[in-house]
Amino acid sequence: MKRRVLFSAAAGLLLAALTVLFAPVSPANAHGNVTGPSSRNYGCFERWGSKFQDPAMATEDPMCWQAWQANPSAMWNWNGLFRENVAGNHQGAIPDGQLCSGGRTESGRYNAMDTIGDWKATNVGNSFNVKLFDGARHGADYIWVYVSKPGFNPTTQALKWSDLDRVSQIGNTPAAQWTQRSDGVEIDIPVSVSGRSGRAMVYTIWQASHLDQSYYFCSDVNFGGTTTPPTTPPTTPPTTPPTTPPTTPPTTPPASGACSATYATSSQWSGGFQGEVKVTAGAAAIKGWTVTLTYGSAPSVSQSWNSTVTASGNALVAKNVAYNGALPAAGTAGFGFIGSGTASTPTVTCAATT
Ligand SMILES: [Cu+2]
Repeated sequence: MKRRVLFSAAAGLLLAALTVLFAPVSPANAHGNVTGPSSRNYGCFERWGSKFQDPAMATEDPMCWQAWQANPSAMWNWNGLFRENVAGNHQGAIPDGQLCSGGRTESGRYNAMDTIGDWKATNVGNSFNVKLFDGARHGADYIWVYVSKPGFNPTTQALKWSDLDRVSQIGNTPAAQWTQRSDGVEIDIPVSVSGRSGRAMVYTIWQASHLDQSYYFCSDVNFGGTTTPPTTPPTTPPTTPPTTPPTTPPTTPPASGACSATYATSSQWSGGFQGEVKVTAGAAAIKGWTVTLTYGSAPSVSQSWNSTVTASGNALVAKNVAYNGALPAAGTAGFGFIGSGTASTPTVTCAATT
């Protein structure tokens, strides 16, 4: 989150030092998303975040599969699909065909959201709510909700501005007026259309209030759709077991009620890097986890997602957030962070609460 504050270099350094010393890192980047009907990247995070390397995704949810293959950060940073300084000219900033990636924002992190195909759609009636979660309590200058015109088919067509009708909106609504949650705030925007059936796109623009920061969300919906259980439930286990077993199985599997974690530097650039950690529960379910990354000298962290990261001496201590602490036996969770300086490989330990 950027602050539009001018301060002297000395004051800036002091503030930076205090921030590093005292601030838990994660809430600063906790922006938001449309969580119902789930936007494309939030839906892929919701359904597959705990098992994003499961090859079953390729057949069960191929659009999410292509998105995870293209850039997993689009899901880990599910709350960061925004542009800044658009000054309300959303159509000028975002070309047709790029609406779902916010005009290929954030150096193209979300480009795969524009891929045309059969994304999983949420069944809705002709009246439904768009639920927007705001983890940073920015509030809204406005939220605009569009629905694609009859005849537009998101499974075969690129979304253009001219495909959309604005059907609902709210004006300036500070976060204090939203529904309060422990991890942020959320708001429901009621939407009503008539005579609609079949697939459509819901497109939401959230103009946050703290600065000129606008968010763009594509939610695939199926009007009048119903969720029916499979008529023939699978009676046989999958016939093709994974062809490549893990090449390096853990030599000491975690004890019952424990967890383990692995670290990888997923990208690096001059002056910074992105680290990602996978947490795996042991032979029994756990209720929460704390991963400690010990360095020669801990990097300062400017952003994190899916965990709360604090600096402690020469270590970074990462705790689960509300939605990813409880894991079944052998279940996995992932989190990531942006560190400054040169990437180095920390010693990783994981402690579970049971
Ligand atoms: Cu934000």
